[in-house]
Amino acid sequence: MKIVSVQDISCFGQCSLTVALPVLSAYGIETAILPSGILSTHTGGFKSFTVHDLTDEMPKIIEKWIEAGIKFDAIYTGYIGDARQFDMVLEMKKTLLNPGGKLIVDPAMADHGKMYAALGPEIVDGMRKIAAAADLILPNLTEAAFLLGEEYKDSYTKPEIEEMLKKLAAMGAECAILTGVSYTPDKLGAVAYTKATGEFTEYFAEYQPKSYHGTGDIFSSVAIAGYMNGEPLPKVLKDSCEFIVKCIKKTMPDESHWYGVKFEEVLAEGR
Ligand code: PXL
Repeated sequence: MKIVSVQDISCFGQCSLTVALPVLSAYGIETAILPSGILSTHTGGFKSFTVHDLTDEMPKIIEKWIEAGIKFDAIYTGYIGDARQFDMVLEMKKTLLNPGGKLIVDPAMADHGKMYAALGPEIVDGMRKIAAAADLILPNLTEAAFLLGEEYKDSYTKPEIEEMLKKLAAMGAECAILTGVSYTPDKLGAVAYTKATGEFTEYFAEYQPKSYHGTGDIFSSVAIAGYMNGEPLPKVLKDSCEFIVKCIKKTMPDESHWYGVKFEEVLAEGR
């Protein structure tokens, strides 16, 4: 099993490629990376940050992979900071996937009702384009609202969530997994919709009073590992939600660790 992940390297901050690579590896998946840019840190909460865009380098790397006959079982995209990269992802789907290979899109661009600091509306348009070509998408509630061109709300009812999932899947993907869903104050989790069967799958874990950057990326990495390893959806959702709960519990006692979660300790304990 080989996956290539397209997202940024935030050199410090425990998100995007610095979590996708170790998590997928720990689940036994060979993981290649196509960095979309290099940042000093993630863009959520540090006073300032540097960005070195890699848009010009990406087609050169892709071309060498094509020359070498390298193929993948899945392309997993996350944070993308430059809109020119979306067409490259669509091209990669044609040139770099094995037969039956999957395009998996985590439209990592927003949270808590807001776009991430460095991203503009052209990123929403681009995420819509690759989400339409994807087999599986994993938005959080804010990203889902933005993909659908809807206003983000602080709370959603079960019928609203299910309607949202149907609309997300209607954009193109066979399966949509919506994260950050909560129907009662003590539970937070994820709900999936499978288009072929019309089935909803949900899992809710114990609500944690703190939220951290990078947990969406870790959730997606664990879920994608399970999905690609052929696990049934109820197990995929349970494993990824419970993984995040463990990460948050490890991190909360350390007030100085505000920028991400201590996922390494959870991996080291054998998940
Ligand atoms: O975790 C998502 C993410 C990825 N990459 C960068 C980010 C963020 C969230 O803020 O800033 C650069």
